[in-house]
This record gives sequence, C-alpha cells and structure tokens, in this order.
Amino acid sequence: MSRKVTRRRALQQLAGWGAGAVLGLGRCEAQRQRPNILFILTDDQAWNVLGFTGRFPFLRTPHLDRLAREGAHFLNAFVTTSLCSPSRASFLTGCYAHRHGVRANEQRDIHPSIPTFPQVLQKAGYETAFIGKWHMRPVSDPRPGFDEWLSFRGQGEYVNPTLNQNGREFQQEGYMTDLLTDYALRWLRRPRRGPFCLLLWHKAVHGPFTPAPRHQNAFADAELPKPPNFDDTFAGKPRWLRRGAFYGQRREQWEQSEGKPIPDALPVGEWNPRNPAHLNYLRTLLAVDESVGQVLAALEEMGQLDNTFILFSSDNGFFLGEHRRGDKRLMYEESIRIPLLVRYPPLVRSGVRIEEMVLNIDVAPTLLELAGAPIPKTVQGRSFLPLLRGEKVEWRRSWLYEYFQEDWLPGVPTMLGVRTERWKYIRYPDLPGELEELYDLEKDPYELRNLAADPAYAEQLKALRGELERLLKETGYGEPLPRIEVKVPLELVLHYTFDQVKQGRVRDASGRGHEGVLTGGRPAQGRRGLAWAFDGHAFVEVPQRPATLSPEIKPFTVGGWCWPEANEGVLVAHGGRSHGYALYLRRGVPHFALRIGGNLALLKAPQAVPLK
Ligand SMILES: [Ca+2]
Repeated sequence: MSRKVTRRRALQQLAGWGAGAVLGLGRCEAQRQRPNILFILTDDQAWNVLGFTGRFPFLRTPHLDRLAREGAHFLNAFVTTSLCSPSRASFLTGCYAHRHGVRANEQRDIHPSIPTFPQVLQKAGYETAFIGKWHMRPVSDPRPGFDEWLSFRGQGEYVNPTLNQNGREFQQEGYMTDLLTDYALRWLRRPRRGPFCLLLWHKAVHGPFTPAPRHQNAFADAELPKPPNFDDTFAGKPRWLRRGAFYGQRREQWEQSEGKPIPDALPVGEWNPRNPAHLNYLRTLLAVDESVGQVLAALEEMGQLDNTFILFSSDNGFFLGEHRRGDKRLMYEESIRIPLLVRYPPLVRSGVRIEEMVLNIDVAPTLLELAGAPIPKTVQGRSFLPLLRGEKVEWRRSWLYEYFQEDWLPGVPTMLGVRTERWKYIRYPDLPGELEELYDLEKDPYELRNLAADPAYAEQLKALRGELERLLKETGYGEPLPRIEVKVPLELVLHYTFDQVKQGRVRDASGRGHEGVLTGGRPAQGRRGLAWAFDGHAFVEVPQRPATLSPEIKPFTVGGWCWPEANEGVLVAHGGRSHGYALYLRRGVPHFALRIGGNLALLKAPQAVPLK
C-alpha cells in the first residue's frame, strides 16, 4: 500500500475521524458532526425481555442494560405488522407493509419503487454494511444500498451456517450470533474516511431457540413467572381464536376443523415454570447481550462510541405463554410491542424514558434526519429525534396495525386495528360476521375482557371504527403498488431435444447441465427431427433444483416445440400447491396457470393448437 497521502485525502480522513475540528475548517466541522449509525436488531425478542426490566429476575443482560442506562428507553415502541419480513422492510423503508409490498415471510423483497434508508445514506456518503438476517426474498445475495454484505438465505442456521459475503456463498463453523459479531467487529475496525452505518441484524432469538454451547446450562434453578394472562379462556372473543387454540391454525389443522364445534370458552391450562422452549429462548439472548458488549467495547477502543448513534430493537414481539400462545402475528400487546433503546450522548441524556408511541416505520426517517440526508417522499413514519432531544412536540395519538393472512397459516386471519394510548380496536375484514375486539388498556392491560359487544362501549367502538377508516385512507391501504417493468432476458436455460436419450437421461443442450430424468414415453419422429412421445403419464424431471431454474430468483423464458397427439396434458410445471406455474393443454388450448400464495392467475390462448 502506498504511503503517499494527498492533502485532500488527509483532510477527508481527518474529517471522518473526528479530528477535523482542530483544523478549524467549516466543511470538516460539518462532516465531523455526521454520526456513525449502528442499528442492532434481534428477531422475536419481546419488549420486556431485558435484564433491567425485571420480568425474569434471573436474566442478566448487562450490556443491553448499559444502553438503557446511558441512553433512552422507549416504553411504548411497536411494530405495524408483527411478522419478521414485513417488519424488517418497515424498519428499512419507513413504510407500512401495504406500501412496501412485503406482506409475508420469505416471498419477496421491498418494492423497487421504495428506497431504503441505507440506500439513501450510501448516496449521502455513508459507508454502509449489512451483517445478519435479511429474510425477505429467500436468496442470500447482496441487496442494493450496502458496501458490505454478510447474510444468509431465509432463516439461516444457528450452528455452522451457510453464509454469503458479498455474493460468495460458503459454510462456516461456529455459532451464528458469534460469527455475525466477529464479522461486524472486523468491518468496524477497518480504516475509513467517512461515517459508517452498520446494520447488525441477528438471527437470535428466533426459533428453533438454540443457545450458544456456553449458555446451554444457564438458569439451572430458574422459575419462569406465570404471565397474568396465561389463563385466558377466550370467552367473549372472536371464534377464530378459540378454533385455532383448540384445533390448530396450520393449513391442514385448519381445514380439518372446518364446521366442527367450537367451545365458548377454553379450559385453563397448567403453567410450566421450567418450560424448556422459554428457557432456551432466554438463553439464546445471552450471546446477543455479549455481542452488544463486544461491539460497544470495540467502538470505545476506536474512540467512536460517543460519535455513534446506537439503536437496539427487535423485529416483533413474542408471546411467551400470554394468552397461552407462542409466536406473534396477533395484535395483542406481547406481539406488537418491541424493545427500543438508543444511546447517543450528544443528543440523548442518559436514563431517559420516553412514553410516546413510536413505531418501526419511524426508524428510517429518524436515522435519515440524524444524518442530514433527505427523507424520501415514500416514508410514512415520523422522525423521533425531537423526542430523543426531549422536546415537547405534538405526537401521534393513534396508529394503524395490519396483518395479512399467510398461505401456510390460514388460521390467523388478516387483521386491521387501531392502538391509541388507552384503547385497542381489532377487526377481521376477511371474516364476515366475526366479532371485533375492543380493549380498555388502562383497566384491562392484559386484554382479557373484550368490550366490543358491550353496549356500554358502543360510542367508543364507533369512534375507533371511524379512526380506523381515517388511518386506512391516510396511509393508502388498498391502493395498488406502482407497476414495475421486469425485463425478462431471452436466455436459454434448458433445452431438451430428445435426439440423444441415453439410459433414461436427457442431455441439456443449453450448456447449463440441467440434465433431465425421463420416465415413460417412447422415441418418435417429430416435425423437427427426432422427438419423444409423451403419453400423458410420461414426464421429464429436472432432479436438482438449480437457482437458474427458480423463477423466484431469476426470471426466465420457457419455450418449446410440441406436436400434441391428444388435447390434454401438462407441458411444463414447476412448484407446488401454493406457489408454482404450469403450461398445459386443455381441449387442445394452451393454458398458463400461475399460483402465488395460493392465488391463481390463468392465461388462455385464443385458439387450440393443431393436433398430430
Ligand atoms: Ca421476527
């Protein structure tokens, strides 16, 4: 490396590293004040699963406690959709799920018309890194907006995971939380000229709850306190809740319970103070806390701790037995509330407790305002910097909650709701005739008494219904996303000609090696030379599922020369019951069927093809 440093470069280096002020140059001073950003996100960590809250007397999280002690703790922080992928996209874009397009897990990335805050920061001169769990479209490849990328496909694995660093995929030995921390530390310590923005988004504490080996035996004598709303009988609540709790909510369970009797109230269960899943969940957090400690120590060592805006949160809450549930998704408090801590001494007094209701969609505009970067017009949240500064500002009094039914989990319906400081209203728009829910959080913080059918609260119910309509309109719920042009490359990804079938294997003439395995049929003379006759039972299978043949990863074109003998049959099919496509003949007419999330779209040719 050259030791020769130009004057300009030297100035840039000084500016970025906080020494600019000694030169007395205005430009450097302005740049010096741009803070670094460190955004640590966990997965499924409930709002009060932190040592200092005292919820679990045996749980120690000294480093997270330090963030709260030396910074701000938001006591009322929420997600607008309590599900991993939609919430992650909301953090990144400042938009509701109905706007950014990520409504379910592992199906798609953020709509390309919506910028993320790292993209904006990168353009504004920040060095950006994403290290951790992305969990939107199920590929591990780098996404736009990041100078450094270290991630994995979908949920990833806790032990010896497959990782992707800047496009290169490999397996690495170790425990996920520790590996992500090591990558983060290495990246942080790199020499750099300007401010950085690091997203360290852990896989922990998502299930399957897998603590680091060193924490497997933690909490040997601990007793889990029973939540006050463990004994929810669901009496007076919507039927779907009791049906799901009684029969199960996954597709098969839900379908099998169709029409079966649903009890008016569920019997109370027995609390297990040594619930192994809950204990492992808490043990999994211990490595995260250590990670926070290591990152804080590294920043301190680098002299960057107080110049770094550190934000810690979780992508959604989690039921640990409340309402006798695990998981999230519902609009009950345990599911929608998240931990939110901010440490940044230049702006935030230590030990501040903030009561205002802030949302995951507020994070993007907050970070952009902090960095002095433009806030895109698409942003629906609001910067909470004024709250951090301790300013008295007019703040939101209510907000919209939304959840979209997932294909594999039909037992949790689409929901819409309003949360105010005191009230909560929930509606199930796809379940006509289903009860609504109304809770007075002041008198009933554990949401056990549904007031929606109580005439004494009719006025309140009416007001909240009206507020929901207002919020839906304000946020553009139900408005279509802008259409995007996807350029499909005319690329030959598979080419079977059947002139060289050997031992039931068909060579792929495209050169991509997608050899096919042939079942049934017989050689025949086609119009374009040797062909294969498919009799309705014969088929060619592509045994491996290479990425080049996965339309979720890369669009491609499928074409073929067929000379049908009969007028019914499948030409090409891919996927399964909820996602997939098929090109087939029905009464000689080519049809193309596409199924996404269980919804079917069908294209039909204007006329039948000539038969042989
Ligand atoms: Ca999650």
